[in-house]
Amino acid sequence: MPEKEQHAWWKEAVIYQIYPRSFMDANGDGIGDLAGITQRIPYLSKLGVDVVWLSPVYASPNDDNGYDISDYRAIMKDFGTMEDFDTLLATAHKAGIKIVMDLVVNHTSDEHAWFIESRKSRTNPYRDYYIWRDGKDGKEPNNWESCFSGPAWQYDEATGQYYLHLFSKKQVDLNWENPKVRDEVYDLMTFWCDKGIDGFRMDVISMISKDQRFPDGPVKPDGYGDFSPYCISGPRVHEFLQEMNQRVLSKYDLLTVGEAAGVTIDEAKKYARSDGKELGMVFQFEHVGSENGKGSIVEKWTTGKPKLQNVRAILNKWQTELEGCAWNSLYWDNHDQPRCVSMFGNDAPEYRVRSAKMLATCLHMMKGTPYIYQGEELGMTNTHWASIDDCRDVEEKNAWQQFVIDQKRVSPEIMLACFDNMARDNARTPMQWDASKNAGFTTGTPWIAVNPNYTEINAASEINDPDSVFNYYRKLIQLRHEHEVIVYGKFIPLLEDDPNIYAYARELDGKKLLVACNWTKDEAPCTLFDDTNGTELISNYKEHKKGALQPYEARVVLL
Ligand code: TEU
Ligand code: CA
Repeated sequence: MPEKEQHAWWKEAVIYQIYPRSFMDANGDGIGDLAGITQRIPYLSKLGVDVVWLSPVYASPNDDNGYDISDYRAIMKDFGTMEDFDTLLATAHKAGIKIVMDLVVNHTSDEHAWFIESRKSRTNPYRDYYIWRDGKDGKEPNNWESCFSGPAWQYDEATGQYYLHLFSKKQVDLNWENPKVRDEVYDLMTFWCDKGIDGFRMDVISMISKDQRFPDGPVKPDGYGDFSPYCISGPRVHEFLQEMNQRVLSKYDLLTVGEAAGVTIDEAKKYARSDGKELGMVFQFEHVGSENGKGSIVEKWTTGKPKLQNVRAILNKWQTELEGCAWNSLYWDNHDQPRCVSMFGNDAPEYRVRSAKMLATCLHMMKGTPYIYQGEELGMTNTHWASIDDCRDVEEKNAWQQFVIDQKRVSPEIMLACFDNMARDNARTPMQWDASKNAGFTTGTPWIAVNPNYTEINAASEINDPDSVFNYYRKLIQLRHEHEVIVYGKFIPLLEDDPNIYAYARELDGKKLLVACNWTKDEAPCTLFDDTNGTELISNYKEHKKGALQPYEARVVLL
């Protein structure tokens, strides 16, 4: 018997992720900003979320929209000033909403002062802040491919060596082996904690420790090597996080979540140890990546959709295996993922609302801390990419250059179809506030085009509609706040082989919750509820049928 789950505020919270560039533009320059977020705090209060996770707001040249930081103690000019930040923090706190910051310390921008120094000479005091190596036979030090296409090493003329960048060449990997780098990171974290923030979401924290032998990786179809065996959950990652915990995290009461692409369950149990020595929880990627790479068109790019069987097997495994020993984070969407109603649900007009609510139910009744990504609560959808010129994301631009232009492995039409399906920019189109020009996001020209469906799908129309996706999310959040079984109940998978239905139960102190979701657009046989007479907590249908779930029907019953 696992011991009783330890209670914590961040286990009971619902998180709302804001991608500031696309949330709300207060000054009409077409770019979302901090003042815009402050204006919308009442909206978040209405929704009922407990915490906001802000994607990076630090100074950045925006090669990767803030995930390339040039000064950790300054605010990005596009987003405002430190004063604007302080106002946002105070306004949020006053409304009872906590603020979690994005911590991007696997890499810095190449425009960070440390790197400007580091590249000057081989003897510069900042040289070892980054990872410099000699080339091999006139080529890169090894065969690793960056996450954003092309080699993970960039030659630098000034000193005749290569530096490592697992992401774009303007995102230079820090050398965590260097204790000075770690001191700097702990200092800047302390700076933000002392300001009164409530936690950190740690960007690619699973990649900070690299195998110092820097061996070639297994060769991929495009000829480059895979760095993952040598950089994901590398040799010293847990040592580093325990040190960070002792030096900073343990001194405050924080929510911490590590972004951990490629993390296994065994590793996750170490990162998110229930003894609190490392992090509170991790983001795993298996359930959002079940289709990537499999029968795909080129590298991760595919026009395929995930299958219930795969998604369910993955999520059930995480639910049951972390039981009692680590805490899950629950998400469908974030700024790196396509819109969940388009990917996992059905964004055709006749099914969009139902399937968005079904997906929300399916996730929010699970065990773990749920994350809602801006616009998800409106059932916002993917958009259509008619041309590469409309895209803004460095990943899309680099993939286009490599696969369409340089290697000619895929036609422009097919690449764009892949973008329609899974480009990160789908999540980054402006938040749809109302039916006015530019969806009420800006009075200027938006930095990325608004999804044309904003006239139909927007917050203003949903807030007052009791049957909207927004009000459904609102209710799910309320239920989590009201019923302990939703937070701490044990997860029990049901109907694991059913071709259409995702079902499970949750149990706590004699209370039992029954959850079933039809993942298809057809009626599906289901007798789960036929002989029960519990209380229905939520459903996306008013009437039910005996022996079946209707298209995309979701039901939650408390027994
Ligand atoms: O993402 C890292 C990550 O592993 C992926 O989600 C990655 O973006 C995706 O596989 C690319 O297809 C984090 C941030 O969330 C992302 O926005 C940044 O671009 C990246 O790190 C680099 O900082
Ligand atoms: Ca602005």
